[in-house]
Amino acid sequence: MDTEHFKAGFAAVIGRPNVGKSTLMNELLGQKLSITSHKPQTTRHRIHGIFTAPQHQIVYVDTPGMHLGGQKSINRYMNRTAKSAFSGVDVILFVVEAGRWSKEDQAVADQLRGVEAPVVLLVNKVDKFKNKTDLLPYLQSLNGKVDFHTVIPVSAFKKSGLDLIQKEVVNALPTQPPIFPEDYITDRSTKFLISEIVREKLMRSLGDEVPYGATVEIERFEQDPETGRWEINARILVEREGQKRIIIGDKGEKIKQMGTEARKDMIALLENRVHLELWVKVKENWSDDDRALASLGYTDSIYD
Ligand SMILES: Nc1nc2c(ncn2[C@@H]2O[C@H](COP(=O)(O)OP(=O)(O)OP(=O)(O)O)[C@@H](O)[C@H]2O)c(=O)[nH]1
Ligand SMILES: [Mg+2]
Repeated sequence: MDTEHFKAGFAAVIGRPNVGKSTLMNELLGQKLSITSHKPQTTRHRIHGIFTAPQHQIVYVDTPGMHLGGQKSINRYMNRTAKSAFSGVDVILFVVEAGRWSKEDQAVADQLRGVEAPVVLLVNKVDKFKNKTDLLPYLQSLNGKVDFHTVIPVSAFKKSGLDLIQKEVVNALPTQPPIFPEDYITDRSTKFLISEIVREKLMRSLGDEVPYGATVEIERFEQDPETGRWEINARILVEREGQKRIIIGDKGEKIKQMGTEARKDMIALLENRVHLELWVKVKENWSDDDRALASLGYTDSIYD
């Protein structure tokens, strides 16, 4: 490692829900760390994705999508979490979706005014435009809207523009030794990643009503010292009896399918055999109860 010229620092990934922040971070890391889905408000917690190269260490900070409306405790928690990533970072990656500019994008842009770190605007999902020249009027229109340092059209799906992002980020990093040990990939615990895998399957496989009222608690996370097999019990908390029925599905089909998919991802993460049990429990109003939120890990401190 080149200790004298080593660069290290933080790059916050921010933007409204569903623009592809988590997908982009995973692609930049070359590893799936943050959960993704086609539904807005998938990411609920800040998560660091750490990329260490011989000359630099980039700590990407994935954040919940900043949104308007939704006045519950959990909405406030998510917006606060995203906003907290504006400070103490070396560069801000503001992600928007090619061809779209909503009130929520504008609200993020407004909040960014006056921040210290340089803002790199990432126009994601350019794969949706077959003809790149069709994108020009949109790119031009962004000039008046955001005070940015550079704009980079990218596609997480096509892995295009990733090198440019990396270059811009590294340029913005201070010369200093690595912040995290070289082999670290995240600041989050494996148990947290496990609970997120279950939540991803919920977000991906259910209709619109349930996911926002559901969260996941890991009750058991132990490895059998002899066989190496992981014993995992996860409890899905919902707010209403009807939601529980939907998650379980006809003859338990739905929850079984989610368990199969979650288990596959857990095996990839833990590189060992996994025995997974999923439960569903009704806990009314958890998403609008500050104390319940805190006890479920929705706290501003991540080391819980
Ligand atoms: N066409 C296209 N779709 C993309 C691209 N990147 C992400 N998506 C899709 O956009 C949707 C949202 O992706 P996420 O990565 O979960 O978005 P996010 O910004 O993290 O969303 P929140 O966590 O809810 O704030 C998913 O369906 C992705 O598959 C891309 O480059 N092109
Ligand atoms: Mg996300």
